[in-house]
Formats: sequence, C-alpha cells, structure tokens
Amino acid sequence: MHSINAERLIGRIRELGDIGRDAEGRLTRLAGSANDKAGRDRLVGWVEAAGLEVAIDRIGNIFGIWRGEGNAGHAPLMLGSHIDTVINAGIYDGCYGVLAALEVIETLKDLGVTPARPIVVAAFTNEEGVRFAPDMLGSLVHVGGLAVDAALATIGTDGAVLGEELARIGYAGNVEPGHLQPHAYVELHIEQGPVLEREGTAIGAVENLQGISWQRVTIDGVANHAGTTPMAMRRDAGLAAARVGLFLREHIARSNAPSVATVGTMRYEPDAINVIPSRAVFTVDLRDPDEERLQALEAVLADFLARVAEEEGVEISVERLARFQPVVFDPAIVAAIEASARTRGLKSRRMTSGAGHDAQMLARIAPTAMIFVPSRDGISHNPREHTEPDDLAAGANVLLDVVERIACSG
Ligand code: HGY
Ligand code: MN
Ligand code: MN
Repeated sequence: MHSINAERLIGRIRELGDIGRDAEGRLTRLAGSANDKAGRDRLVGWVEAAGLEVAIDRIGNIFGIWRGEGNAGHAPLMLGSHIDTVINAGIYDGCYGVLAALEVIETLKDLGVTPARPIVVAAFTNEEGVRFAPDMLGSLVHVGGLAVDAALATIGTDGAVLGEELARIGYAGNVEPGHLQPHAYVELHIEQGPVLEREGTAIGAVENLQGISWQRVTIDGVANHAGTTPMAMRRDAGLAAARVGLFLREHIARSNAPSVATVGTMRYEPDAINVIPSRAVFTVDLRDPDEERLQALEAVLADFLARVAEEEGVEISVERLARFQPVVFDPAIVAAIEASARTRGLKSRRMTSGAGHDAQMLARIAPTAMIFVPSRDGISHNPREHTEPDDLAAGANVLLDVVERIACSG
C-alpha cells in the first residue's frame, strides 16, 4: 500500500487557509473576489510546480492535468472539489479535496507510476454559491447543465457580474467548458456533519446526495409608524417574513422527515428601528434525499406563502435560485472506497451527503462517488471547522487507493 505525504498535504491546507483573511482573521474567499484570486494563484503555483498542465476554462474552472506516457487516448480520471469559501469559513471545506487530489497525483508521480489514463485535479468555480447563485455553478457548466454565457452573466448579491469578476481576477479562461469528459470522478471532502465522529468512524463511503432547492422571497408591505399603528392595521413585511422560518421548522418537525430548511439571509427595508418594514427579502434553502418529498415541501411552502400574503395583507414574489435533484453515486466506486478502508484497517460506513458538492453535478456525466472524513463536533461553514491530521491523511490515502484501482490498474 502506498501513502501520501501527509506533512505536505496538511501544510498546504493550512497555507491556503491563511489566504483571504480580514483584519479580524476571518477567512472569506467568495467566487470572483480578490481573495479568490489569491487562493487560485497559490493553487496554480502548486499545480505547475508538480509538473501538471494547467487549463482554465471560460467559467474559471481550474484543471491540473497529468497525461502520462501513452495514455492520452483514454478519458481522464477526474478528482477535485472547490477552493472558494463561504463567509467566515473554515479551512477544510473544498480545499481538502482539491489539495488531496493534487497530493495523490504528486505521490504517484514521485513513485514513478505511469497511470493507464490521464488523471486530473479540478477546482470548480463558485461551488459555494454565496455571492453568485446557483451553487456548484462551475461544475454545473462543466457538465452542460447551464450555458457558459448565461453563467457568466450571473449577477451577484453585490450587483457584480460573474464574467466581469473572473476577467478582473484573471481567470476568464479560453477553454470551452466540458473539454474534459471524465471516465470517473471521485471527490474527497470533510463530512460537515456529526455522523462519523459520533460513531467513531474514519471513512464515509458516500452513496447518495440529497436534493437542494434555493429560493429568494420578496415580501412587500407598507412602511408605517412603529408607535402609532395598531397591530391589526399593519401590513408588516418583516413579521410576514418571520412567520416563514418558524412555519418550516414546525412543519418539518410534524412531518418527521429528514428534510431540512434554512432561512440564511434576511434583509428589511427601510431597516429602521421605529418603522414597520415595507419590504423583506430573504432566502429559503430546502433539502431532502427524496425528490418527491422535496417537491412536496416546496408546494407546502408555496401554499403557506399564499396564506401569509392573504392574512398579512402583503404581496409576495418568489425567485428560484437553484434546484438540484438528489443523486445516487456509483456502487463500484463506493465499494472501492470501502475495500480500501478495510485494507487499511479503517472503519467505514455508507452514508448520504447532506451538503451539496461538485460531485452532484459530475454524477450526471460519469460514474462518481465521494469519500468523507469526520468533522469535529460536526461543525462546518464556521471557523471552528476542524478535522484531525490523522483523519485527513487517512482520507487522502483512501483516495490514493481508489485512484490506483481506477487509473493505474490498466
Ligand atoms: O450548500 C452547500 O451544501 C454547499 O456547501 N455549497
Ligand atoms: Mn464543499
Ligand atoms: Mn461548503
């Protein structure tokens, strides 16, 4: 059994994790930002130093390609994830998968292995979707789920245009998206949830990933005086908005389903302490592993919004931001992950991914699966995000085994 260079991997995760911190030390590398550029530049430096061919496509996806001798005619095995982050992020989400993929390639090169097919490390643009919706945008374009010109025209939460931002940071590549059609795709990622740690399990063999529905809701009421307006006479957009999050939590609690709902952003206008809000703009993130249940939850939300509009005397409009169906991963790759864990004496379990990942898109065009490692306290999208070095190394070694089985067995 071969092993990756854990010190090199963890050193790079920490170095990349220091790129894009503000004066308070908060890490934020939103897609297309100057901080995103700084992270991208550091990654490209490592990829070039590893002797890989670098390709940047028109949506800014970064590919490090190891062609090897005599295997150019074969479809590549693709590895990867993303290096953009949420706001005030941890250092492992996405970055671990990209750097471990690079580490696996460098380990195989150091061993003098000649793979039977090219191996590619990908860093997809805007996986997080915090500034530009939808999330997984770069991989969605890569698999043909969204036309690149439409993606480049996406307007961010700050009014910026994605294509202009990519050009500004020097990552508006010239390669047509989808130029590399993978033989298979494997993504290593932190679990970002509590299951593996709670069970003392080192490796998650991810067999499916839940569906995602993102909507932006705008509620228009009437601004009025907070002191003089009787409660029964208000058309309070803020109150109407507040009812939505509460309703979703109570509905899901009653339904006893594994669905989750999150109101993650909320903006009031005029946003003044003594003015009844005339407008509320917020987002709703719904997820469920079952497509029918997710559709039913979307319908329940739509009915509730109609009821709130009636009861509160407000106008409500909804804009769809993202909608991805649940995906099932490739059983053979999942089995290869479990076989590697067994050989290495690591406990593993099959599981569903609660988070969205680029693998959700790649599964549309190639056999795909994911490997998870434990997250301390199940925390992610939070600076407290942490995975123990031994767990990081174990996950990367399992990725190495799966890569050797798929791409080096001839
Ligand atoms: O939203 C997600 O699940 C991912 O972090 N983009
Ligand atoms: Mn991620
Ligand atoms: Mn994330």
